[in-house]
Amino acid sequence: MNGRTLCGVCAARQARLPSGLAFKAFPASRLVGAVFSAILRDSFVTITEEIQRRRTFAIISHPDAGKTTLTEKLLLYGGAVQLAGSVTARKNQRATTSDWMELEKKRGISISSTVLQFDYDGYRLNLLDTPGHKDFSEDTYRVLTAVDAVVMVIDSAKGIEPQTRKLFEVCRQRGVPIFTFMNKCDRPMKNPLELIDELERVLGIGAFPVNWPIGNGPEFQGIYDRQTKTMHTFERVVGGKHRAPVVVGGLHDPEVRGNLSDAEFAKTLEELEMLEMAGESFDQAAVLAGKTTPVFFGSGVNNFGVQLLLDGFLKHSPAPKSRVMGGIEIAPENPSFSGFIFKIQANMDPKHRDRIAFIRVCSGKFDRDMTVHHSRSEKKVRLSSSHKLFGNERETVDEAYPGDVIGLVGHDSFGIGDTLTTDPKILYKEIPRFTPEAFSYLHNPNTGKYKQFRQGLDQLLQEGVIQALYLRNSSIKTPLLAAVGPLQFEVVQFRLESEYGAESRLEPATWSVVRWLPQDITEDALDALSLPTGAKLAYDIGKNAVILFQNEWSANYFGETNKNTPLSALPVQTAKE
Ligand SMILES: Nc1nc2c(ncn2[C@@H]2O[C@H](COP(=O)(O)OP(=O)(O)OP(=O)(O)O)[C@@H](O)[C@H]2O)c(=O)[nH]1
Ligand SMILES: [Mg+2]
Repeated sequence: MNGRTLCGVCAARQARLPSGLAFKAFPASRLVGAVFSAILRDSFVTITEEIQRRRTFAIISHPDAGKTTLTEKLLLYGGAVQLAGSVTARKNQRATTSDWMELEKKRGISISSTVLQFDYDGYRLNLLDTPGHKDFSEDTYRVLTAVDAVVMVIDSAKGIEPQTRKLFEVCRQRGVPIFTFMNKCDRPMKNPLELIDELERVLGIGAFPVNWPIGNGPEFQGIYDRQTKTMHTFERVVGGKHRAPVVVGGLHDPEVRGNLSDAEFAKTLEELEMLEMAGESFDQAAVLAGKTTPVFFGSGVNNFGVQLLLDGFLKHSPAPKSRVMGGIEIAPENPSFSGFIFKIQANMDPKHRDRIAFIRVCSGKFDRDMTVHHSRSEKKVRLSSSHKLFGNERETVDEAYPGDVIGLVGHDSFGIGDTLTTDPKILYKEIPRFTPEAFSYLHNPNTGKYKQFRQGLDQLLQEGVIQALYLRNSSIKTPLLAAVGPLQFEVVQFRLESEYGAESRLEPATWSVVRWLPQDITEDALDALSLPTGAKLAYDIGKNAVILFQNEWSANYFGETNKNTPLSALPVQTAKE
């Protein structure tokens, strides 16, 4: 290769050659060579085109801002569902596609992220609805590793709430482009100029209003699109199941002005003038760099502004791009297939009690039945059961391209964070870990159902719903669960009962802090440690030693008096990555 970089086609050719052979040495006749390169060029063109039409994004925010509602409306406007369901579905009403889990329907909150793949306007969208509650943030943060952009939903009456701020920080660190949807404009909202100012002041990001609300609260009736200079006035439809009828026209068009009072109209004009006077223009490069967020207004529940958001997002959001791992750049066009598992979910379909590993394809092409290298086991595995996902529905998929999220069934050895690839040199280390802050024993009150209890718990642990710790030198056989937040315990108990028919009883443990010990610490060194009152040694699922402390003070005290035994809030290996 003479140290030169190969173009995509040549790289593809090179990669297909038996190892050790350079491209130039391929002993083909000219004709065969020409045909061969035409085929490769076509497949390279295909993969490039397929990558360019992928949009993989998550919807994020503080709880209750309206992510699931907006997701459902994006599906409605994207033509993926005919009738939008509701998060607060009552009898005779459809529930939303993304909150499909029993407990989600019961509680009206999202507990687990959901993948929805659908086609719209020539694009293939991989949309991920995430839970807002902080107890489930581990799931949300994992999703953020798998997407190329996010839509940040803000409740316009409340502005930026704490969980949105945290999620925003993660996106900023990862350089993920952020699109903002100011939702719930049908309720008395903050002044839109104030909301824009808040984005810039609180989050420190540039904000460019792509459109603007017309009217506020009960008077809210439309959106002005600053890019096309058109006004869109909507009609409310009961339950928001169908698309909202809309009239589009110029700002001064009386037909479009609808029922807007003169005062409200004058206020809108004034605000628009102020925006124009600010003189900012849309800066695509700043959006892609995550430095500016395009802002859209609307009301998910009433379908106002959803189409404008969908079209605006698709126009300005990025296709999958290269990922850098250990200093090596892996382009999506790289001929080697690669991807990583960011989520595992069991029992999505009551008819098939199985377990799906969600993989984000990062490079190359996925073909059903292909054989890949599995990073954890360092073995070759054949991927025969692959699915495209739509909430809890699935359909066999034969091929997939970078950006796609697909579900793989039938591989019990797959775990969160694993890389699957045809090039074993590629290894993704994307998955963040969280420090548990809540600890409880989980008892099995019904010994006759021990098998169900154990099997269910093992599956949920493998899914990463919760972590488990094992006390050192202890006769207690009851599992000690460790969670980021207590709602995770509730999910475990509910799912054990509904999916495995196993009852359980929770007993809070006295610890509130866990710290990891150095990975190479010996058993003798563990014996020699002098622990503060109430502290206890344990192991995590990867057999790393930890200390459970009763409180932060006790952990700090141990740290100060044992400088030779450094503690870390996460397993050392992960903390370094
Ligand atoms: N008035 C009004 N209510 C809305 C709107 N969008 C959503 N809601 C309501 O807000 C509540 C929360 O909506 P969800 O879509 O479940 O919110 P979420 O962000 O997915 O919540 P989590 O996933 O639990 O964090 C529901 O009662 C919705 O009906 C809107 O545009 N206007
Ligand atoms: Mg939700």
